[in-house]
Amino acid sequence: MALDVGVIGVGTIGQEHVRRLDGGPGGSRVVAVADADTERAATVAGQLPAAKVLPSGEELIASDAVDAVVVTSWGATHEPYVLACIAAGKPVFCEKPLATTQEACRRVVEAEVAAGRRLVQVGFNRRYDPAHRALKQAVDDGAVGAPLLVHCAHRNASVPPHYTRDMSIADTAIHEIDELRWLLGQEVTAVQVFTPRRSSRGGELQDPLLLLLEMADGVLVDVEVSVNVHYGYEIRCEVSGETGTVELAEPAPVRLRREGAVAGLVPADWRERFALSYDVELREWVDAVAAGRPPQGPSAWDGHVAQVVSDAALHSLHSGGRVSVELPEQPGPYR
Ligand code: ISE
Repeated sequence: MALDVGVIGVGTIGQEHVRRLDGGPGGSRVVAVADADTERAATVAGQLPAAKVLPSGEELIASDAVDAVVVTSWGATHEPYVLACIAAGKPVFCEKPLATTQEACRRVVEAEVAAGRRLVQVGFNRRYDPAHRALKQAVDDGAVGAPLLVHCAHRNASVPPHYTRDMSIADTAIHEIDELRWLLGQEVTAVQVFTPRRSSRGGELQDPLLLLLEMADGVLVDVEVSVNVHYGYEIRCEVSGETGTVELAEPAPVRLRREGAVAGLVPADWRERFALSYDVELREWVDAVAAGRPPQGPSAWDGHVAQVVSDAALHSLHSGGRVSVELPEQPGPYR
């Protein structure tokens, strides 16, 4: 069955998703777009065979032409749009973060529980990356024995001028926060953020940051967040276990040897590094929703927990020290 999708917010990530959803292999098409920048909405819709521009996200959600909604607008607008989708009984794929405060995430969880069925999926795309899936498979298969330590690095070539110190956690490290819960099957119990010597390439920005996460079973995780490395986009993760180590391999498809040196291409940005993950993520979402099944990907609860951990990390960044993570009880439908 075809799925008619409406997309709210058609900036960079919105356009990436539109490209995959319109005429995608799962039989989806984009029938409506809305964006605070109406000119941008018109440009995007003009490139699609069946899309109309609607004046607001609310009207898009209410439109009978729209079966399911993708929310890729600015983070602070996610909560009202996702709540409106739940009220309208429409499946919604919301980019991370689910909402910008844990209270807002909680309201989304409560609305979904009250609706009595899963309608929300959150865009934690790493769970769909083939390399991350292979890493999880190795850990789950016991290839390195019990995990003891995990070392991660999240490096961006550069960030836009509006990027702030808090975004290093709430917008960037939030990917590792979700990834580690998923990879290790454990919750984060405490977090501490360290501020090393500042890179001169980041201007006034506190860059890099180092996060130390404590998992419920005692595994310790360090995460480097560096957002001005200039050489490209790099995601690293190594699990050190009782009997061995397993790590993400280099994403470069070839390795070049010449003039006494070995080289492999580093992806330029997240679009290049995670292209396959977005393909799989949206394909699986469309397949489930078009068949009338609940989405199987990261849930509103996952979005909520990631936000609680992110808030604890922000607290550590602002006030220093180790901050315990207190999670509310997980509602039955998400267990
Ligand atoms: C961006 O929003 C992402 O999701 C990227 O994966 C991340 O690397 C980047 O730092 C964020 O700003």
